[in-house]
Amino acid sequence: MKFEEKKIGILGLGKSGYWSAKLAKSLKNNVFVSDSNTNVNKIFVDDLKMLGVDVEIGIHSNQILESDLIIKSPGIPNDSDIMNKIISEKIPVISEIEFAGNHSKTKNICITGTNGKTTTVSLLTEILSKEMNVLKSGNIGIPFSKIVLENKLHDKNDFDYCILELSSFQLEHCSKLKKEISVILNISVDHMDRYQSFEEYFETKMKIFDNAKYCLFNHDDNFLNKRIESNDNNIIPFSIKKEQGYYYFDNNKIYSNDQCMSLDVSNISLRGIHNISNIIIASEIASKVGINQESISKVVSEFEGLEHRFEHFISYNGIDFINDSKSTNIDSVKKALESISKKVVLILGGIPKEDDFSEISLFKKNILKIIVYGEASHKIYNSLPKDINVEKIEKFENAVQVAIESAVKNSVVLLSPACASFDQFDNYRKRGEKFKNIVERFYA
Ligand code: UMA
Repeated sequence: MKFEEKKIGILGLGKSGYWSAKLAKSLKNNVFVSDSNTNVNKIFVDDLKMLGVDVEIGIHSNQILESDLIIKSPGIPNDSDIMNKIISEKIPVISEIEFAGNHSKTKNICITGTNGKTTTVSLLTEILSKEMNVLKSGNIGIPFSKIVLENKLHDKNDFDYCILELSSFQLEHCSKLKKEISVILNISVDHMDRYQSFEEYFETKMKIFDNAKYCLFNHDDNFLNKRIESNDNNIIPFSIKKEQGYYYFDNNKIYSNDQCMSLDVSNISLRGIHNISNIIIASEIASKVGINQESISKVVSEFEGLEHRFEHFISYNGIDFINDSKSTNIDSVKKALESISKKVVLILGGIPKEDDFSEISLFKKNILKIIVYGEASHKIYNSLPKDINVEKIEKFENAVQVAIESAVKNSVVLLSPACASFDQFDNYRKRGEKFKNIVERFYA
C-alpha cells in the first residue's frame, strides 16, 4: 500500500501514536489521531495540532472509521470496542512498527522474547556501534517512527542496521516488516490478560520470523526447542551448550568454537545464567554481521548491564543487594534464583500476572525467607508450601525493611517481584529506585 495522501487514522496518543502521526504527516497524509483518555500528554496534542493533525481525546468516535488505514498503538487490545468496529468495517490495520518499517531502507535486526530483550538489544547495539552505524528502537522506549522520521531512513540511508526490540503487542498487525535477522530469546507465561492462551502468545511471538532472512531461537528454552524445527538454512538454534551455535559456556567461560574468544564471566558485570545466554546470542549476531572476536570480547567485558535488571548495586556487612525490579513474571525470578549460589531473602509482590507461584519452591534450599507484599501477597502466600519461611507485609517500604533485617552475613537480598509494579508504583523503575533508597538509608 502507498502511504501518501491517504486518510490515516491513529489509535492511541502515547509515544507510538505521536511519532507515527508526525511521520504520517511528514509524508503528506491526512492524519487523524484518537485517544480514549483525556489525560494525554498536552505537548503531543499541541504539537500535532500545530502540524495540522486532527486530534480527538477522551473518546473513540466513529470518525476513525473514515480512515483508509489505521495505525494501532501496541497497548490497545484487539478486542476493544473500537477495534471491533474497525474490524467489522474491514479497515486495514497495521502496527506502528510496520508503518515505520515501510518507510525505512535500513536493514533490521529484530529481537523478541519474554525476558532479556532490552539487555540483549542494548549489548548488541554497543558491540555493533564500535564498527558500524547502528540505531536501537522499539519496545526499548524509542518508537521506530521517531527513528525513521528523525534519521530520514526513508530518503538518506547511512545506517548499517536498526536493532529493534519487539514485544508481542508490536508483532501484531506486523506481517510485512522485512528483517535481516530475527531472534526469539525465550518464552514463558506473560500478558495473559491480552491473549486467550499461551499458544496465542507463542504464535504472536513467532510472527518475528515472517520475512526474516535468518531466524535464531534459543535451543535451551524447552518450549521453543520442542516447537521450532531448525534447519540448516535459515532457522538456526543458539545455546549455551557446545553442541549448538558458534559460542558456548563451559567452566565459567564463554568460548567461541575457534577458541579465539575465551571470556571469564567472573570478570564481567553482566551477571546471571540468563545473561550468559543473552551474551551468546548478541555475540552470534555480531559475528554474523562481521564484527571480530576481539571487539566482541572487549565490549562484553566493559558492558555494565542495565539498571533494575539483576543489578547488584551494593553490598553491606557481607550482604549483597540485587535490584531485579524489572522481573515481572515467575520465569524471570527463577532465572535470578538460578544465578545465585548464596542464601537468599527474596521480595515478591505487586500485581500478579499468574495464579500459581509454587514453582519458586524449587529453590527452597537456597531461600532463607520470602517477603510477599502488595496486591499479590495472598495469592503468593497461598501457593507457596508451608515449609518455606514466608511473611506477608502490605507496604513495599516495610517489606524491604523486614528483608534487610532478615538477611545474614554472606546472604543476598533479592528484589525480583514476579509481578507488575502498578499497585504501589508508577512503574518498575520507581519500584527499583525506592528499593535502592531504602537500603541506602538503612545503612546511612
Ligand atoms: N488507548 C486508547 N484506547 C484504548 C487503550 C489505550 O486510546 O482502548 C491509549 C491510552 O490512553 C494511551 C495510549 O493509547 O494514551 C497508549 O498507547 P501504548 O500503550 O501503546 O503506549 P506507547 O506510549 O505508545 O508505548 C508503546 C509501548 N507500550 C506498550 O506496549 C504498552 C512501549 O512499551 C514502547 O516502549 C513504546 O510504544 C515505543 O515503542 C512499554 C511496555 O510496557 C515499555 N511494553 C510491554 C512490556 O515491555 O511488557 C509490552
